[in-house]
Amino acid sequence: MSFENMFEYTPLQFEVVLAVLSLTAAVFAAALFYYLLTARSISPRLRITSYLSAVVMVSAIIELGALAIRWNGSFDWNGSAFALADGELFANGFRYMNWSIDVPVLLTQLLVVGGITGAAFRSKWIRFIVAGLGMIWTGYIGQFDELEAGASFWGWGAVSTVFYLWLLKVAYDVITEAKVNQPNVAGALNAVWILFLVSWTIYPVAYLMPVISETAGGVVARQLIYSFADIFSKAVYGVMLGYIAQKLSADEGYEPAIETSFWERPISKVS
Ligand code: RET
Repeated sequence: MSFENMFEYTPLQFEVVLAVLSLTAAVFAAALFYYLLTARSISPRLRITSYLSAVVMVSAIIELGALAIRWNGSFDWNGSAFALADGELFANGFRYMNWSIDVPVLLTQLLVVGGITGAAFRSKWIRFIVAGLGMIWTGYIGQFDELEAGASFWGWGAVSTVFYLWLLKVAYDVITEAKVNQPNVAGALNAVWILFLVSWTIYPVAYLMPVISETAGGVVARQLIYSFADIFSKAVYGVMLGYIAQKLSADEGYEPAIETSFWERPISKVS
């Protein structure tokens, strides 16, 4: 059982969680439009990154929407606080299932925008999928024990962390190779690495939240932490990869990319 079900919440705490869950779904809906509307300014070779971002958004909107509805339905006002409603349970398990879709897609995008091709693409892709799904599913098993925080919680958490460290190593190698192949976007690739490292590493902190603060405030903090991580690891990441893809497209001479590079000074025509 998730530790969310252990507490009673003040109206403020209840509202903040609901607001943050729906805000996150709304951010994803807005980002979905952005990716689809800007896709045509990216060359056909790289455009799949916009469509993959859109796929992540659709799955995350459904997940966050379902989670917001579930939060709303799980607790009832009992006259003094929001308490667990009869026969209801809140669970974060939805999130893990959603990651099973989003994590492989986000990692595939990194290979595309990193310019990794051929046999290297295949071998890195397989590593990413095995490490990513291994990390999520072992973590999923561990989180069922978060109330006890016993051997299963720590053991599976540790196994998951090993998969995560492997995943980080592959991601670092991909970005290093991408910078060598595409030096004109090296700065932006560095920024993607920092964003990746910080936003992904927030998830294990959320996993540990029942141990860090076993209180109603801890529950609210965990949902805030998840939402922050979600917005940066999915939506902001997608915007950054789109930016890199457009810059690469412009450098390749793709006209729609050059025409829409509003952040570059226009080349003045010499008469
Ligand atoms: C778990 C279990 C505890 C140990 C570790 C974890 C890592 C989770 C990560 C999740 C990333 C999710 C993303 C989702 C985007 O949709 C599973 C919490 C290390 C890194 C990026």
